[in-house]
Amino acid sequence: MSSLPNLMEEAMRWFGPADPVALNEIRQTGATAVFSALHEIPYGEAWPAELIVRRRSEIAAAGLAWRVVESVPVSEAIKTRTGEFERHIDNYGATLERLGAAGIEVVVYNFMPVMDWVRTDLRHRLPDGAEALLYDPVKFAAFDLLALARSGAEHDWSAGACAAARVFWEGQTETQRQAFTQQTLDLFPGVRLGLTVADFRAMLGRYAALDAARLREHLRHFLEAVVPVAEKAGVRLAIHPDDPPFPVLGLPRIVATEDDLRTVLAMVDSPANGLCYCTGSLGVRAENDLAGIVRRNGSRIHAVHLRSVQREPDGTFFEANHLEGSVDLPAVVQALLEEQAARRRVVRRDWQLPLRPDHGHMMLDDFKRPAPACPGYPLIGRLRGLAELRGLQTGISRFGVARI
Ligand code: DNO
Repeated sequence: MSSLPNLMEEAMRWFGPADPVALNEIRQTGATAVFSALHEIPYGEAWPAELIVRRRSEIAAAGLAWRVVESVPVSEAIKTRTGEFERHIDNYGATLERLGAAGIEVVVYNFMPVMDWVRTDLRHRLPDGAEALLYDPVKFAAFDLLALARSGAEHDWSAGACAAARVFWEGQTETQRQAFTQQTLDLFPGVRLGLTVADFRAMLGRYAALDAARLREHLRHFLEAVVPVAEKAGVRLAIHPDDPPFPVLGLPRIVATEDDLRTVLAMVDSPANGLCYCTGSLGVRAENDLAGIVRRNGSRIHAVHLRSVQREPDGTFFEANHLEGSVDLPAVVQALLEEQAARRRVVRRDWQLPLRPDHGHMMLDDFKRPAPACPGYPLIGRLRGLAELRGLQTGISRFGVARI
C-alpha cells in the first residue's frame, strides 16, 4: 500500500489574461493547477507554439501548472465535414503536437453541434441569496419557437410546453426578449462570438441533413485523424459530454449516456482517446449511473469536472451546491479515487487525475467583483465548491466510506 495521500489534483478553470479572476487568486483557493486555453485563437486555426509556451510560463510564474487544455475547440466545419474541415483537422493535429512539445498532456474538446452548453437563466436566485445557472424547458421552447422560429420546432415540444412558452414570451418586453435571445445563442466559454439570430439560423441550417449516425461518423473520422497524432505527441484527448445531455433545437447529440461514451471510446481504441468526466452534464439524465460509469470506464478518464444539478419533475434543472442536488458526488469521488489508486499501480505512484469544480454560484463578494469571464465562473462560488470537494476527498481517502 502506498503511504502517499490518494487525492486528485485540484485545479480551477482560468480564461487567460482577460479573466477578472487572477492567477494569484486561484492559487489562494488551494488549487495547484489550471485548466486553460488560448481563447484568442479562432476556432479551426492552429495555436502558435510561442503563444503556448508564453502562456505556460505565465501560469508557472504564479506557482501553478497548466495541466489541462480546456478546450481546443472543434470547428463547425469539422463537425459538419464541410468547407475547410481538412485544413482545420490538420491545424488541430499541429496544435496537439505543439501542446505535447510544451508538456501539456490533456486536451478537452466537445462535439456538440452549433451550441456549447444551454441555459435559460444565468441569474437564478436561490433561497440563500446566491445565484445559479438554470435550464427551464419552457423558456428554451420560447427561444426555439418564438425567438428563432425554427421550422418544425412545434413538433419537438408538447402542446403544453408550446402554450407555456407563448405565455412566457408575451410577458416579456421587447428589450427583455432581445437580451434573453442574445444570452441564449451566444453562450460559449471564454469567447463572445457575437452571433446574431440570422447567423445562428445559418449554423442550424448546416445540420438539416445531419442525423446522429452521420454526426457519429464525423466524430469517428476526426478521431481517426487526430488520435494517432495525439499518441505521438504524448497527449490524451478528453471529450466533454453534451450539456444538457439530450437533443436541442432538432440537433443530434451523441455524448449523453454511458452507451454513447463507450461508442466514442471504441471508435479508436487508444488511451489517447478518452473522456472529460463531467458529473454536471451527465447528471441531468437520471438514468446515468455516475459512479458506475467511472467503475466501468475509469481508465479512459483524463480530466474531471465535478458539480451537481438539481433535477425538477418538469425537466427544469439548476446547478446545486456541489454536495447537494440530484448528483451523488461522494459516490462519484469514491469511485474516482479508487480509479486513481488503480492507475497509480500502473502509471506512477504519485499520479493524479486532474479535477476542477465545474461552475459555482455567484455569492458574497462575487457580486462586488467584475462580472466573471463566463457565466458560472465567479471566484468565491467556485472556491466554496473546491473547498467542499477537498474536504470530501480528504475524508474519503483517509477514512473510506463510513456509513452511519
Ligand atoms: C462549461 C464547460 C463547457 C466545456 C466545453 C468543453 O462551463 O464545462 O463549456 O468547457 O464544452 O469543450
